[in-house]
Amino acid sequence: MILITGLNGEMGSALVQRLHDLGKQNIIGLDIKPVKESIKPLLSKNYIGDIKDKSLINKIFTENRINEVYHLAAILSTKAESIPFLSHQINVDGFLNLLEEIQNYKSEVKFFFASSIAVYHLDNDKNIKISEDDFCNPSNMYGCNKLYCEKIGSYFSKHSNLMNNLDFRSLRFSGIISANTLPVGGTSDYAPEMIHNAVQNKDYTCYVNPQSCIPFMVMPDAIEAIINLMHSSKKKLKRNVYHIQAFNPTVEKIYNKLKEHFPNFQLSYDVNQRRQSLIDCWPCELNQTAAINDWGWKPKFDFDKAFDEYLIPSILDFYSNKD
Ligand code: AKB
Repeated sequence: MILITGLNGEMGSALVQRLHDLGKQNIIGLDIKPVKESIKPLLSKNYIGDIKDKSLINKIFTENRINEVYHLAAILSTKAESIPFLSHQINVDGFLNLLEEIQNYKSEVKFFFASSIAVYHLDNDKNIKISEDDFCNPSNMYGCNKLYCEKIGSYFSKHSNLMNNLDFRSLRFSGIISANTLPVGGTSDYAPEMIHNAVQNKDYTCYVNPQSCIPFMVMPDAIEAIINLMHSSKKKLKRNVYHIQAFNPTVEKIYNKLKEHFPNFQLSYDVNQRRQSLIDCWPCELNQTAAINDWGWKPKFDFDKAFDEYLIPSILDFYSNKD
């Protein structure tokens, strides 16, 4: 059986749909809120509750024979800064609750962990094209949580004789842009918010400056990346953790692109210093050699294709069907 945590989130809803389309049955979900009606029929079971609740996690692993976990439940970077202790409990203790249950299993469990480029901290030159092992010295709560979980997952899957049944795989995502959902509590949220506003003929006030730059990709590429990594032969994977991106526009570049489609769209700025400082210390460009060589990472959507062929038409469609 497949367990997805954070089922109702942007990525959870898209992933469950894709796994279902691939013919996967026996998908069970966990979320703090009741499951969205749109994804309910795709599940064989769902649990409402808290990833921090050890007894609930134990119940899920006792009642079901789980052999694949997609652990997506998390508090994102901006929100984590305002509730650091709770963020640690959800992002770290919640992760450990899952590993503890897997430890009690005899059979192998493939485990996908959604990590983040928030694990990096670059002091000055944001334009260095970094590799996975560079600059892993996070200065934000979310990044600390994610890096620790990556390390623990890799440790248990490689070096511990306590747990020889864990196959731990992880991707460090940056900003992800979806056509039909908006993220909550992230620092990269400005891009999806700006695009969704423009399509709805609303102006947008951006909380980071025009030169701000981090990597992005669209949701379908993020989902394909998870599926491809999870289906790759273990022998080919030289690492447990990979980072990936599809394009890396500045805010200004996104604005100019939106202007091509929506000439009346207006962007203003009201910079939030904490959010700006996070964006400023995250990389603008990733060296993706490891992901390309080990499991064939190749996004379908570059910057222009993402906007012209996926985001703008799909978001227009989404809001017109909503009315
Ligand atoms: C966030 O903004 O918190 C996330 C991330 C950078 O992982 N999108």
